[in-house]
Amino acid sequence: MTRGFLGLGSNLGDKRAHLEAALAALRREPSLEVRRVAGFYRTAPLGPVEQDWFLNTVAEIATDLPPRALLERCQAIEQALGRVRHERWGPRTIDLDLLWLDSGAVAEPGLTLPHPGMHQRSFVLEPLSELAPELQLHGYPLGHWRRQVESLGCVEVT
Ligand code: A4P
Ligand code: MG
Repeated sequence: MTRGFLGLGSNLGDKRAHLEAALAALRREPSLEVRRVAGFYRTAPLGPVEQDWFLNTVAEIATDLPPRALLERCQAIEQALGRVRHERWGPRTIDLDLLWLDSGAVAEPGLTLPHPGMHQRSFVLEPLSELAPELQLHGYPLGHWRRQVESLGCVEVT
């Protein structure tokens, strides 16, 4: 089993219910274990589109699935929970990103690991550092990246 981390985010409707539903769906996946879940963080929206605040968290998983199959399972869960792709960066009921797998980096069309940009996003770094403070991104520990980003818009709510 390979350890991995998934990023969850929602900024439409009952955000907490959407995160809980995505976690429940992940727990029902046969070849995947949800080991731990970080707190839920209320976060300022990042990106060019004007939109509501997000609720974000990170889940630690263990899986035998290869990276591509894991991404497909995450996308199937997004679809099942009613995510409609309107615009890139835009509002979503649930966004499920593959952040990290201990098995190593991936650079393929449609799949990049570690997730590009995760080291610059406090809505990933804060919950992730609850679960894996020892993780190194691009040669530096999470603490290094946390000091570089603005975390004022990222508040734990649980
Ligand atoms: N893709 C490549 N690598 C990965 C990976 N490691 N995990 C490809 C997941 N997907 C990966 O993603 C677009 C394509 O990225 C996929 O088809 C997949 O093949 P998407 O989820 O369909 O589209 P998106 O989420 O709208 O775009 P993108 O670029 O993934 O945006 P992000 O990075 O997910 O950012 N602000 C706050 N506070 N909290 C948030 O959670 N999220 C976003 C979306 C913007 N602002 C936010 C938040
Ligand atoms: Mg995404």
